[in-house]
Formats: sequence, C-alpha cells, structure tokens
Amino acid sequence: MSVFQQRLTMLQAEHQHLHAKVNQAELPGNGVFLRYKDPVLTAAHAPLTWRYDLNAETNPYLMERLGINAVLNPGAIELDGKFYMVARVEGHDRKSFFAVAESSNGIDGFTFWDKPCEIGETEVPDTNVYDMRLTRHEDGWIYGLFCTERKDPEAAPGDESSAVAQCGIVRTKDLKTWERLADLKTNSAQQRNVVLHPEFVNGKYALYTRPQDSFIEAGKGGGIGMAFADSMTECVVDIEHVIEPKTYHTIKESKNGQGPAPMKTDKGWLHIGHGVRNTAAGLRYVLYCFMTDLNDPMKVTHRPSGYFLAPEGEERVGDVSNVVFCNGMVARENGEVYIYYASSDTRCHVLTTSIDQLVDYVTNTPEDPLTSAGCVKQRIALIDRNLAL
Ligand code: M1P
Repeated sequence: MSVFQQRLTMLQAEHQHLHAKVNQAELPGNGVFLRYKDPVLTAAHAPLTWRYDLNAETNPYLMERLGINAVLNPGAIELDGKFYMVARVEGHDRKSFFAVAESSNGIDGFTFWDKPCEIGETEVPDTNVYDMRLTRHEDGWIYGLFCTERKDPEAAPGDESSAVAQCGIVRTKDLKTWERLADLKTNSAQQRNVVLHPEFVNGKYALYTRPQDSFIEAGKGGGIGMAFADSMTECVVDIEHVIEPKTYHTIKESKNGQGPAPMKTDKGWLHIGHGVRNTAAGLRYVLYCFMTDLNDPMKVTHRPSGYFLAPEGEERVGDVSNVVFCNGMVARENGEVYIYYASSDTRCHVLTTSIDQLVDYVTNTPEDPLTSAGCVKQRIALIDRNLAL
C-alpha cells in the first residue's frame, strides 16, 4: 500500500472515531451546570478536505497543506430541533473564518458542514473576523455580530501589530446564505463583544457594546454598554450607556464583555459575560452571570458573586492560556440550556443546565460584598444557617 493510502486510511479512521465518540457528563457537578469530559469541537474536527490535498499525484506524502490551528468562540443556535455552532476557525496562518458545525443532541457528534461560511466584505476588507454572536431577532432575521479587525492606519512605521477592532454585521435565515451589512458605527475608538438584543426596546434595535480605548485595554470605556439604533442595515449608535461596569478587585476588574444574546426568563434577561483580571501570568478570563430587568434591559437587577465558570484541567492551557470565553447559548422550549464556551482560545466545550437552575443561581446567589471582611460575614452567615438546620 502506498504511503498516501496508508496515511489516508489512518486519518479517516481517526476522524471518524472523533465524531462517533460519546461525550460523558462529569458527575456530580456543582448543581448549577454539568461539564462534559470531551471538547465538542476542535481543530481535529475540521474536515480532511479543508487541510489536505487529497490527490495522490500532487501530494504523495499526504501532507497537511493548510492546517487548522484552533476552533474556538462559537456562536450557537437551535434550528428545527438541531444544534448549530458558528465557530471561529483559525488556520495556521492566524486568520480566522466562520464555519457551521451541527449536532442532533448538542453534546457530541458535532460535524462541520462541507465548506466554511462566505460572509462577504464591506468596501474596507477585514483582515480578520472572529467571535460571532447569533441573535434570532423578533424582526425575523438571524443576525451575526462579530469582530472585524484591520491594521491601524495610524500605526507608526514598523508597527505591524496595532489593529482596530470594530463590529461587523451579517444576517441570514438559514446559516447558509449570509448578507453582509455595513459595520456598526459608534463613537468609540474600538469595539469588541457587540451583541444584538433579541427584542426591540422602545421600537429600536438594542445593542450591547464594549467601548474600548485601544485594541486590548477597555480603558475608560468601562464595561458593557447598551446603545440603540434605528436600523440594522446602516447601524449607527450614539451614546453607549455603561450598564455593567468593570469593578475594582473583582473577576472583572480589567474588562468585561457580553457573551451570547441574553436569555428571556420570567424573572428577567439572563446574561452570561466574561470578566477579565490581570495577573503575573497574564490575563485571566472567567465567565460570570447577571440579570437585567425584563421591561428595562438597561437596569441590572442581580449580580451573583464571583465567577460562574473558570478554566479547569486541560482548559487552562492553550494558545492564550487561562481563558474561558462564551458567545453561544441555546435555550430550548423544554427549559434545557446548552452553553458553548471555548478554553484558552483553542477548543470548544459545552455545559448543560436548565433555565430554572440558571434563574435560581442568578437570583439566589449573594452579591460580591467587595471586601474581605464582607466576604467573611457572608460566609459565616451561610455556615450559621447550615449549623442551625
Ligand atoms: O484571548 C482571550 C479573548 O480576548 C478577546 O476578548 P476581549 O475583547 O474581551 O479581551 C477576544 O479577542 C477573544 O476572541 C479572545 O478569546
């Protein structure tokens, strides 16, 4: 058998095995959600046709020609009972693109569609696109808001790193055909983590923004903002009201960002965001939750203390270590919730829970008292209640 044929047989077997593997919940969990043993989508899930020249004549050693480095930060949606992720796929060349993967149960068997998404460009081409948030809006469209990154035109000669991040917008009905709309216009120097709210607010489109001064630092941007627009085809916002600020000595002291579009519950809009703090080992990203008022989404009503999810085990290591990041969630009619997140900018995972559990967690977990003495009081109160049982 030729080298080509031997390698092809091994690669195909490995790929099939990966897709057939049953993902096991890690019990007993923390009562809030269940983690799963295996990542749900990785670079190894990318079809062989994306990576190899499969022609024995032109590639006798069956070399990987266009490798995939990472699959991360997926948007997610349920359509006709199936689970879809629109993942950020990053090639060895560092450029990201979007690709759809589907699964019938949301926890294993995720398989990429044959080809990546072609989302189009504006008149100023994107150098890099990533982190799509999908919102099924009450206007009938599914919107995808993502980060578009271009070289900073003000970069000094020799500076090949400075970039400008802004929010790109597409819409679709089926995840197959994408209509590229104009980029969001705001008054902020940079934007990332922009997410569309699913309903009109006072007749306007409502967007969660993350005003930032520079590419990495949120700076005086200060937190998760909310802003309003008349249209999504030419989406322009003026004031960005910071509704969820970054806060000293918390899990979100350096910056924070909205995760997926919030979930509507009886008690309020339930949000997952990421909080970032700086450490000697670099930035640490964790997920946290908050809730906003059903009738006034600018008003935060609940802020459970601390993080909801932090990286554990192999999740802690990757291209950008010590990171969990979430921009995809599926809340089903039957109350089940599937939260998709990536670890260390490398691979995608799922958590399962329910609307009831999340609402209980968000509304009954006490707030961060913001001082050590306050935390001791809070914990002793819990201990005393338990000892009195
Ligand atoms: O590397 C961690 C994350 O950094 C950015 O998030 P933020 O804008 O909040 O700092 C994003 O580039 C994200 O893709 C990445 O996972």
